[in-house]
Amino acid sequence: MTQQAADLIGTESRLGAHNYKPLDVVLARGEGVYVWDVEGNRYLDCLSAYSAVNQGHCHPKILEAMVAQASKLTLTSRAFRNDQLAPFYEELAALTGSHKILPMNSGAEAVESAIKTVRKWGYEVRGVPENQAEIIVCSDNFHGRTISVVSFSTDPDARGGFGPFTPGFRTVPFGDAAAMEAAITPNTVAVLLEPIQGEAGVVIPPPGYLRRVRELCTERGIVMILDEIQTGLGRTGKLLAEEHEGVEADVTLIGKALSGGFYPVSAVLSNSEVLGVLKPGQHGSTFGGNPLACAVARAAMRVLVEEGMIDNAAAQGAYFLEQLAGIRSNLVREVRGRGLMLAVELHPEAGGARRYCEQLRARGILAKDTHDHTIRIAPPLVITREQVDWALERFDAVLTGAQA
Ligand code: IF1
Repeated sequence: MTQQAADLIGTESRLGAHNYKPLDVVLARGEGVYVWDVEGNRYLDCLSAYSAVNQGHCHPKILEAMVAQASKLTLTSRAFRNDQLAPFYEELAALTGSHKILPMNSGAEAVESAIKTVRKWGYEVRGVPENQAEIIVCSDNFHGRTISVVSFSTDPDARGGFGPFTPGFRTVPFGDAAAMEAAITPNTVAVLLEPIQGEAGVVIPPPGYLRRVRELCTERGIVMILDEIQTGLGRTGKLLAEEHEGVEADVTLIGKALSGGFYPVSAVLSNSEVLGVLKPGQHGSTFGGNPLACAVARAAMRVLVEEGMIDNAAAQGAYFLEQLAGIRSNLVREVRGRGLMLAVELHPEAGGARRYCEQLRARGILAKDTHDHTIRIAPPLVITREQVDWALERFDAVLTGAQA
């Protein structure tokens, strides 16, 4: 490591809160699927900032839209109107088929906003007694870091020491529709889940699960909220992961790649009835719906579709998965994924995924371990077949213990 990198890491450690333990690679530049560290080493990015840079790093068209808008108008607040919000709504509604949109910034804010909205909907439309609304969530979920969101986390690291917690949530095992059905009470207003659990290690529910959840919600008059903040916008080879089961959620949460990684932009998408309960003054955000965010998101959505990134994710993802599954290694317990949301789960005896991520880094690939034994693989959706092959050679070498 050069002195420059060591100094930067030292300063981070001295001044920054230690709420992360990143790989010691200090990145300075990105383009497409690649990032470069301060020493000029190139890496294939297999994390994509947790799927926020689906469109590839520094996509030129998103950059152009951002610079153009930044030189005109960046922020008005919602006290006044801006000329980017309406076209952002129109284009997002056309893309996703939603009828109402609430623009926010981070993913966690979108989740919080949905929770507030469905509670209010429960009281006003469903007649649930005041302060009794319940929302069903799944074990091993990841929906963000705010107090209310960690209140229903089952991860001790995410919740430990942060109480007192927000009441009103019931947890059922992910993938178990019967358990969800059993947890429904007259006060249940919504279920909230990820179509594929990301942080839990790319956990794909059994076939038919989302369809059954959809049926239950319809039968019992409950709002189905899908958190597509990580799975959405092409990551799994469809615009939204719900499409794999042919279902439509009542409320869909998107974020991350909505801006292609340029800027925090998230949104709550719904039918008219649910978001319709919000009246002036009842919810908001200084930055939500600002013109810079809207202009960036418009460009990010446009390139995702116009440049065929969603279909590419499906094609390259299927190939990547098939080839990964063909690697003969005693270390590997399971390979799974959908589209370009992939994971290699190692046997516990392999000694943890982190060391393999370090070895991949030495070979020019940045990937992130999750839950000790799983390597998550999620490159930008612009990855080519040749780049997948290049990555596969390195995964093969690391997983079969070849010497670098
Ligand atoms: C961190 C994980 C990914 C999310 C879903 C909401 C949010 C996220 C499904 C909140 C955020 C991130 C945040 C990041 C780690 C990361 C993550 F490992 F924790 F699970 F992506 F895989 N819903 N996920 O995945 O969005 O408020 O962060 O914009 O460092 O906390 P946010």
